[in-house]
Amino acid sequence: MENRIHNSYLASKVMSADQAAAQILPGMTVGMSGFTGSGYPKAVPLALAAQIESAHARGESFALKLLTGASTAPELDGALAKVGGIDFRLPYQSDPDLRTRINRGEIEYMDIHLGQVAQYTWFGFLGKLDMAVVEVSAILPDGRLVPSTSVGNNKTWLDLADKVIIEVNSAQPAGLDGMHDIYYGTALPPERKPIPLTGPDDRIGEPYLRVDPAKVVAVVETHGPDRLGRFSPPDESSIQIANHLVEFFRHEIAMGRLGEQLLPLQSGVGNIANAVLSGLRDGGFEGLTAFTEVIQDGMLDLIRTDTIRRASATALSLSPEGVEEFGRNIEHYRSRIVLRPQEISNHAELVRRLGCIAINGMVEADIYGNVNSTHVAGSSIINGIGGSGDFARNGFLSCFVTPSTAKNGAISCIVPMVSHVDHTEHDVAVVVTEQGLADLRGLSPKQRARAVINNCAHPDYRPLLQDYFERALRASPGKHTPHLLGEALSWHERFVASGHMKP
Ligand code: 0RQ
Repeated sequence: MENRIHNSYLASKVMSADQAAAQILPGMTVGMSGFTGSGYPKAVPLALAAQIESAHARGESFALKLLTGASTAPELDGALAKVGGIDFRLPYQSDPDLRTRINRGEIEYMDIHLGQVAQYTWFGFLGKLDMAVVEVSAILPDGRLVPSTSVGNNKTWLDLADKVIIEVNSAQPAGLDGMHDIYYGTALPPERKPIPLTGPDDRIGEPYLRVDPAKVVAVVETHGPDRLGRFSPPDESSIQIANHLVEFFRHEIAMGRLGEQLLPLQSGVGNIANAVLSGLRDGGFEGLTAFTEVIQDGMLDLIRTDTIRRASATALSLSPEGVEEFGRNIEHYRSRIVLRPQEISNHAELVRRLGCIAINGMVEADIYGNVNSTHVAGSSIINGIGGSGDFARNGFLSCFVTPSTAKNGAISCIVPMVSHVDHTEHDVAVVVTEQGLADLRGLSPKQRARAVINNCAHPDYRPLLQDYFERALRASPGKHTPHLLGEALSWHERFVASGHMKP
């Protein structure tokens, strides 16, 4: 294992993961690193899970309030959830064990815009932060920390926690050094000043995280990769979604509303968002920029080919092949990628000022353009709103994409009324399925309904939606947003009862 700890005081704090984990006590509020499966601590959470399991076997209660950047990995969320070690969690998560326990009511989960987590903590809305557990890729002689593959909320955790545990992961590429931009100019209202970032690639801070050495109670050496899955190769439906979006962007250029280089792109998580990016490359665009939160394989590919010339994010979220490609050409990527704290990557004012084009996946949209990004049949959480709302509300254009059906056609992703609202009709400009694209800008609710039904619904469900809308219009003539209240959620009810939305 390569020595990455170049500060003698912090080197004197090196201990085993077990010894470090023993400093985390029942009931603590702990801020851990990790964002979309990258840069999470690899050893301390596993050791802690074993200690929690032993405590439970002795009949003692032991659970934490756990805060992160976004989703982590089985070694963190999964391991702690499995042993009943989490009683409260925020924000975005995607671990199957954690999700199951949240949906069983065993863990309280707060789904919150990713751009707001840091300020909520600074405001004191989440209580006192007892401990930070943060992965870094090296410690410099002056004690500053070289961040890892994600920055997330690490600056906030390190600044606010009473105590700090640092994991130094020598398997993270040494070439990450210099890729980050940590902005230390944030403040609390009314002392806030404008954030001096005017372009996605501006550097406004410093490449390293600061930590008060007196707070560091343990340093743990690790050597392990981020554990990230593979993306499904783009299927026919994602390719069609990508083609509709590319055609739409071309139309916007022709109308003079966008330039040839578009505006900074934000692309969400998931297979569809990943596939849409590949579509942009094939659409002949070049010299684009990205102001986004996560760089998945699809975006890395665009940066490799210079379709995207500069990208700002808070995390890399790459498949094993993506990690290999990143390591092979790290110098190319280092001059093109800036990783920032998520309070900056997802900052509402910056997203609005830069004019981001937001492209996010969704679970379902309703005929009026309200979007559900998070819940199945109104009740079971999938992942969380993540950063989609930071970009959807504030972006220049807010696009939501989904196949028109899910679960082999048993579910229509276009419904009379969404069963849960993450993005209201006021935050949604464009809805895209493989069937087509509905441009909702400047339309009234009834005009939107016709556009969504005609352009986005699957032909198997389109007549049912048309019938619903026409009957709603007749039942409440002249009303602004016609609905049949007793029927609006009947599609979901039917799915829950019979496994199919169709009557
Ligand atoms: O379930 O895996 O059991 O088959 O949802 O769906 O089609 O693979 O799509 O991977 O792009 O994820 C909204 C979840 C889409 C994601 C969501 C089921 C479907 C499948 C996944 P299976 P796909 P994707 C910035 C942006 C919120 C956060 C966000 C997401 C599974 O995009 O989490 O945008 N977004 N962040 O079968 C029931 C429906 C369904 C459905 C799909 N209508 N009803 N199940 N599924 N539609 C990044 C960050 O914030 C970090």
